[in-house]
Amino acid sequence: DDEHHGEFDAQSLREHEEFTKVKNVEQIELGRHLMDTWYFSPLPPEYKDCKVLYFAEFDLRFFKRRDEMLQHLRKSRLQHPPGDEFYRNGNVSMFEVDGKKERTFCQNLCYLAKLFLDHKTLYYDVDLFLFYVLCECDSRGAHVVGYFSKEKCSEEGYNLACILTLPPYQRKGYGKFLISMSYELSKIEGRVGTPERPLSDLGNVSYLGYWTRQLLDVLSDHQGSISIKELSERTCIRPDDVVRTLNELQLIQVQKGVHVLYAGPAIIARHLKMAGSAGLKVDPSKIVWTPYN
Ligand code: 1VU
Repeated sequence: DDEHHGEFDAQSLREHEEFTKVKNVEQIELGRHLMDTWYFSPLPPEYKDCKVLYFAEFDLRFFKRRDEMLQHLRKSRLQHPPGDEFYRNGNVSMFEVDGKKERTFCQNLCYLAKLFLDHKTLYYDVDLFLFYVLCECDSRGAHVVGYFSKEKCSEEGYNLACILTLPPYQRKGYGKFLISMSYELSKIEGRVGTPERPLSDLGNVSYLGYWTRQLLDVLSDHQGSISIKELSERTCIRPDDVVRTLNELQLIQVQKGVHVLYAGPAIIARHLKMAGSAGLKVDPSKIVWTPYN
């Protein structure tokens, strides 16, 4: 059986290499940022093997030459991504973009995202997805910071398919903001959710950080006993993710096949002190959104 397993791993490794070996674009320019890329992206052949790919802000069309991109920008006069702005707080906005209505924008976003995502399961059939695009706004427009995608109807109960913060904006709390927004949308839908697997290392750190803080916040406000189910209902975090997080925090034990939570106020307070940053906060009162149907 071990041998079989070894064989499988070798095969998936080959597939993985097939998809990731040739990084075809070295850098991209988007707005005022020049970014080094991380991975291969299956761009149309004519764009492969160019040193810098120039993305037009707002509609994300891409060009091999900077002057072409600038000419396009001048003509298009856009100041924000397509779709509906469903959140605004200070200089932060979020837009919901329907993959079917804005196919080109969403495909371009996927091409761009793949340059920083090591997944081979990034879907280019964008029709089935909604894209939630996070922007920082100034007088020149709404500049893309990151996004997450979400299946319009997920049989598996996923509330997020892919998440990305563009490198110049990473480690500022935007990733946690996007994760938090995905759960706020689940709360409006009235059902628990979970991200699609696999998670990247950075995705894993960010999710574990988000789940930890959410659960500790509920626990620190709560008196008396609380069940996994109730923790899940309050946060919309799926029960197995709740169990996994509490396990990582060593707050849970299995006794006679039942999960038992051990967490006095002092222990919770200590964990809260050690927990990572809360990230940029979502203000749920500023979300204007109805579920897809
Ligand atoms: O909770 P803490 O405060 O302790 O941790 C923060 C932050 O410190 C940590 N973190 C890092 N740790 C080590 N090395 C790093 N380079 C690093 N970057 C971040 O992660 C916690 C969250 O930080 P954040 O809220 O500032 O999040 P970011 O805006 O940096 O965004 C996190 C993601 C995962 C979105 C970002 O790293 C990214 O876009 N990575 C590339 C794409 C990717 O891997 N996406 C997830 C793939 S899995 C998937 O899509 C299926 C759901």
